[in-house]
Amino acid sequence: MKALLSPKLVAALLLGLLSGTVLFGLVLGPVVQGAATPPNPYERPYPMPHQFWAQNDEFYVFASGGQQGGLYVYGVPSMKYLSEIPIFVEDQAWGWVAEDTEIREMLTNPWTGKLITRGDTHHPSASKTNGVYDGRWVFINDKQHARIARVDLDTFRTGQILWIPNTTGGVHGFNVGPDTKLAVQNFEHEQYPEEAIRNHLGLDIDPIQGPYVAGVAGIKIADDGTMSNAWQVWGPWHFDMARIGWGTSDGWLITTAYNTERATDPIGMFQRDQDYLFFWNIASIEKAIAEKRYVTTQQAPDVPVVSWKDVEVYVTPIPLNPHGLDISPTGSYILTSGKATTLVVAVDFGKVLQAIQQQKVIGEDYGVKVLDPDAVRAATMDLGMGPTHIEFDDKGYAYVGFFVDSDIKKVPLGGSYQKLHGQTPWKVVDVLPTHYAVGHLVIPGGDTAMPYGKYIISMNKLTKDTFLNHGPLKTENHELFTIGQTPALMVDQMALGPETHYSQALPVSLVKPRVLHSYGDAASLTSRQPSVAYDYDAKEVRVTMSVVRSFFTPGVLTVPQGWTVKARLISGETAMDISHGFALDAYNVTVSMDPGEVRDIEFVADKAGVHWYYCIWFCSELHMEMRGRMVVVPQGEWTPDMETVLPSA
Ligand code: CUK
Ligand code: CUA
Ligand code: CA
Repeated sequence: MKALLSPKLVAALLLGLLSGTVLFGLVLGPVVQGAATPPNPYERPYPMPHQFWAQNDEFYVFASGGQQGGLYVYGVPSMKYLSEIPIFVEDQAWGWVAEDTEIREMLTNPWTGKLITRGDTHHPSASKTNGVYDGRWVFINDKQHARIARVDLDTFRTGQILWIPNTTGGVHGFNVGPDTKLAVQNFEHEQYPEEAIRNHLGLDIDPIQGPYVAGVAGIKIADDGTMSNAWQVWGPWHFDMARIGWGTSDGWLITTAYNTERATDPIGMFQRDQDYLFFWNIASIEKAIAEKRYVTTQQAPDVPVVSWKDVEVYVTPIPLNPHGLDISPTGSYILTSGKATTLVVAVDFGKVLQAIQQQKVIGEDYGVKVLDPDAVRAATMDLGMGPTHIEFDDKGYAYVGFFVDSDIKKVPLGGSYQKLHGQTPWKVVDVLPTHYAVGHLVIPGGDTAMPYGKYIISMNKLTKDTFLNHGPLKTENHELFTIGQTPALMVDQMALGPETHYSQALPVSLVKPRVLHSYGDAASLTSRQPSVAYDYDAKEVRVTMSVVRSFFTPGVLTVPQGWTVKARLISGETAMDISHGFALDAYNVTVSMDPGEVRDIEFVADKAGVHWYYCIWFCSELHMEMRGRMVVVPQGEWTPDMETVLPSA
């Protein structure tokens, strides 16, 4: 642990405590900014007026949850937690449970039929138009089960989950292209694929000893956001990060590999002192498919699998075991960090194109041309211990996170960016101390053609003693800096549950106008009348239940024991913020309906007796009374005259 608090920040903290003033608003600004004391935008009124943050927050942050399996949402600059978006993991608090048949289908592996309710989200990637966020969707990968989800920003809920074939999982790098037509995700974990792929690659693969193979999956995104598996490219290597280029790098897929050794153990993965940055020409992948140079598998007969030998791909050496892979706003510089080194490399994509044209090649690996690093690099920077990820602002600077140094270093970019900042490129101009180890960083728009700048958030690992102790499992830490000036100021921090990898920060002005208060209008909801039907052949009770303050209709439901209950729950609410639930005594059923929402659920009524269903949200002063009975009549005691009869309207 090196940089905990800068001396200035310590001074500011002490002053703030002694004078009892609002810490960041009144004290920190003047101390750091010098004699002039401009009004500080981070000064917070007290007491807080209603809607202060609703009116003042500028960005929504969508932070991956890692093993939480979905996304966290909070506001910036308030750093106020807003919500969670469950995706790959069930979460009844947010109404995301597999008793809901639609959710169950999304969470079910289409090839095995197994319900999978675990996941590990890493890299959210927002939809873009012309390389700039458009506020429609956030896509994200599940590293564990090779799935991609689309989150719809009108509901802040998952709208689609696409399963990736031919893999056991371990998909890590994920990125949506500049026009939301193509997304890519790569296999970090080495694979032993179906025979068709093994034969097509022609590499020796031993199922126990390895070395194994891997690649990249291309996902097509339709205009309405529907994702489908488009292609896969397989080869000897397995990849860490993946990005789709734009601007100077338009049409190229860029990946890193830290295990170019193709080892199966950690020591083996460190044998080379250089690993590779890969450049794939996307058009060459499409060409190989058009020319029928591909195979398909039994599992996925519609998904062409292309060999690396049949596409245009190049590599260039980069410092060992890279992690960060980020593209500057014009698409010209590719920055990558050797996480087990002190080195950060800036590759100039214009020079890459030149080197390809002029064949500035220093060798071949598995038939792939190795571009001369001296010919393609703009800079090799020795910046500090354990560089991780990189983001870009609107003023021509890159920000590099350091896991070991526990800080962020601000570096001016070269080339056309120099006219923005007027500084000597590739030299550190500011160091932002963080509390513990930096993983990813996020600047609003910092991974697009148009960064909004203004803020950077450091998503720290190992936050140790930052917060009140709460046991051996410590929460994570997000820290907010303003970067409109040098030095940057840390203005706030927050604890957030495990475990963010990357985030996307989208302007409120882009997202908020889309966000719904209700799923449906009153007219369409009241047209759906409650009903109960008994199917003695299928042994099914089919119910349409209306759910509105403060009644379930039907309020009593009789079911023969052992029958399946298929219920459509319709919230008749259109008022803002009135959600209801349906939880059933002694059954593993808890669903939630937001205003106007329709939920289909299905379960077997195998336990006889009187089981109350009740609402789980405190929805009105009659919330406790908002309940009804499911009477499960023991087998052999049921007679048809026990059927539920709805009162006529
Ligand atoms: S990875 Cu976790 S901090 Cu999955 Cu982008 Cu680097
Ligand atoms: Cu509805 Cu409580
Ligand atoms: Ca390596």
